[in-house]
Amino acid sequence: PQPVHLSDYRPFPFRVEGAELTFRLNPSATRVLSRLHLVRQAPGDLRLDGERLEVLSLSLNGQPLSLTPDATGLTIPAALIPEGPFTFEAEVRIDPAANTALEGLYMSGGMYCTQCEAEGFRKITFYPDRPDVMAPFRVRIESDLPVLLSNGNPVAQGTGWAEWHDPWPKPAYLFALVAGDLVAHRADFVTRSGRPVDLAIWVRPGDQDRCAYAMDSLIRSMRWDEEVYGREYDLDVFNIVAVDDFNMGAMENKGLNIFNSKYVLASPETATDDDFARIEAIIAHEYFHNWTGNRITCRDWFQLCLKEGLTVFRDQQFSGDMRSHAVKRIEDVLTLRARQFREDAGPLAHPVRPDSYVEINNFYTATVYEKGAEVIGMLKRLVGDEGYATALDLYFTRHDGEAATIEDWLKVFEDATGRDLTQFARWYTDAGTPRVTVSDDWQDGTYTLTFRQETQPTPGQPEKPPRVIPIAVGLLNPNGDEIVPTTVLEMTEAAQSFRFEGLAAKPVPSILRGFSAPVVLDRKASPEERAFLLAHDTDPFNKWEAGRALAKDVLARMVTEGAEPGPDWLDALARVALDESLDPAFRALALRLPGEDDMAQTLHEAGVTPDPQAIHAARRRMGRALALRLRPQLPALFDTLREPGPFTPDARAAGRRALRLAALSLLTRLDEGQAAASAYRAADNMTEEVGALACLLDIGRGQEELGLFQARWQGDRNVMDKWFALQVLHAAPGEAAATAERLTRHPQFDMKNPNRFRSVMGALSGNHAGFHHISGAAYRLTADWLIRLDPVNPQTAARMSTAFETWARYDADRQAMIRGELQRILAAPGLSRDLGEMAGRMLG
Ligand code: B3K
Ligand code: ZN
Repeated sequence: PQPVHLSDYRPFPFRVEGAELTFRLNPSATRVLSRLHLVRQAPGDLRLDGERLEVLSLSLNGQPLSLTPDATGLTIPAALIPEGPFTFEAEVRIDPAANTALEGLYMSGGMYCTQCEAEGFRKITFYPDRPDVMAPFRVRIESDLPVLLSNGNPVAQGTGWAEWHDPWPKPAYLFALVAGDLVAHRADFVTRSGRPVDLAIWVRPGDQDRCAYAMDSLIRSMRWDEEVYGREYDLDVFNIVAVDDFNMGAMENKGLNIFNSKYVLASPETATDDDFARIEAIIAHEYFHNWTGNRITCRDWFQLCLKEGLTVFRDQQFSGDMRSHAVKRIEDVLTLRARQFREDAGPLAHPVRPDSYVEINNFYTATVYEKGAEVIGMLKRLVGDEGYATALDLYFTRHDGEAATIEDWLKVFEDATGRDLTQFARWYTDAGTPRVTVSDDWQDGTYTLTFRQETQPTPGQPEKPPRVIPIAVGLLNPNGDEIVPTTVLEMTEAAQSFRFEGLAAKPVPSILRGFSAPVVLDRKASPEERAFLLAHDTDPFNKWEAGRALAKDVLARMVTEGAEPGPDWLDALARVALDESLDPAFRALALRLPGEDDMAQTLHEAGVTPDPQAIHAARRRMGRALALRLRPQLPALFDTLREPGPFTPDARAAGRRALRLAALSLLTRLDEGQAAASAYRAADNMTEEVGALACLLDIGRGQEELGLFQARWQGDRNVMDKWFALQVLHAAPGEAAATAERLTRHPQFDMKNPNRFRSVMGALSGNHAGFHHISGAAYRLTADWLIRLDPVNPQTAARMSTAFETWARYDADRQAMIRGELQRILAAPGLSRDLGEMAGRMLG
């Protein structure tokens, strides 16, 4: 397959003035009639995308067309096309029941649903399936099913049919249709200018009592977008549908969001605190797309970060406002490092705005999303809150109704603030994570910080010119008072110094506060300095970061020198853990040990080949040392944080549970699981049920509890996913592959369901020491299943293949094994474009 290049972009030579679609639904033979009203804009043939469509009829202005489509679409020669407006009609037959790829129109648990982003609409009918072609849609659905939904507003309905009209011109990727036996959880909303909106969350009968949190999150999102961004909703209805079989989290189709059911359904008994937080964030994310994505969309798929980076940034702001900014920032940085830094350091590294792809679905990545959001955070830091607000207002007025580019976005900021963003644009075009090293100097009351930035080459980009990096810095004096509050230093050169004058004593610097740029900060600080910042930094992110850096230094020495954790780290951490003036959620985060994958990356960057078993063993010793240090306080910590009264999913209560479970996890290392076993039995919510079970599995116990869990939850797909995942995630390194393999033979394992597949295979790669066990068993099993899944669901297979992206970190034996598996995948007959591109890029 040929790559698509950004530089090849050409506008579409026709305008679609309206699209009228009629669906006659049938599981294996759905008929789709489309009538497109078109006008020529420039010379050329009319090329329509279309894949796997059985053509029943084609016509132009009512005259039958005898044309045969090729494998990817249909060309109507320019000579056949009249001068003025004209109408193209097609009737095609498609087979939703056979659609296991879950792209286009497919069936899930007896209902019809669609997923069109990025290029699924071409599997429904012939159309210019590209985001810069925007048109109003009219849709008629014919089916015996009771609930028939599409985008926009309902127009009319009768027995066996319904009609919808979406007045807002939209690209085909935002098209959606749902038909099923569904029930609604409803609410009303009135926008600030007085438009009443009927809100509904559609689920399978029996699930309607698990929608309250999602609905509440939706209402808060709608209000927040009005208050913070001045954005109002623009239709009479807003529908959300939950489906069990879905390739990703959710989809922002205009007026009809479709969600993976795991990000909608929640009750205290079935959802953990993390689930609640994710539901809130994803509901908000999809809702916010209504303006950043739908009203203003992308000119082409290279501009994906235009909507995704911005919408992630917005959902992060929202979650921070709803919960705690400090805790949210730490969690976001943990995710960024775990997913995006890892991606940026390996063979799949690509710019936030890539310039070529083979399969666009492979570019819905941590780089486009999470780094895309960081880039917006930096812009905001550079232009200030007011500049940001002015620029966003201009963006919405200037580009509403358009398909825009990153150049348009940056121009808005330049026009609104007068700033030249030429250098800043490198954040969009250059891949790789800059490493910033710091040195300091103290002389006669002047403190100097000197920074150097360097970015390693990434695939196709050998040279990395310096970027503009906003480095937020504060200075503390030796007694812990802040003498210079947070100041943003703008680094633009490869090496640059910044001076602070007139200081009485040599200060302690707090650098990259709030994680002001997505860089690796390399500062060789003493353990005393780190402990000092952990105790005194006024910036909550850097306070946490100091503890994390200290822990990583300790863990690195444990792995490489066989050292044991000394009292500095233990005492410093114990002080934070027991400091009741701090937010329990923050204390729980401080107690979380560095992850094994993160440690492997850090060692690799320091020139040490990581040994996954050694990291695993050292991390366990580290946990035990911490448990021993806190032993006297652990039982009280566990007991006193118990929430009185009924469960509430708010951040305060969740933070208390997080700290309580952190204490339980430490306790488990000392009492052979006694406390965890009784906590499991006493649990009245899923957070504690899963938390206690994980503690037991970590020490090789929990078999009885797994049985109880299964007996209680077997009828619940989303909860059973946890049962599958926990066993694999917490298996001992030598048993992880065998555990996963055994679970793939479980009667409830179903590779056609992406959640279930991920709960086993995703969990296997999430168990770092298990995945990289020297037997190679996990590598083999993963490759076997990717090869098996690929013909069924290439998108999910390709996504899961990123388990292998870190091969270059490891020793020669592991490298050879992983490369061997990637070669085996590449040689699989009939390999998809999706998985083929991924395996090829990983092999380099
Ligand atoms: N825009 C969708 C993702 C579509 C993925 C297509 N492979 C969800 C989101 O980012 O909100
Ligand atoms: Zn999105």
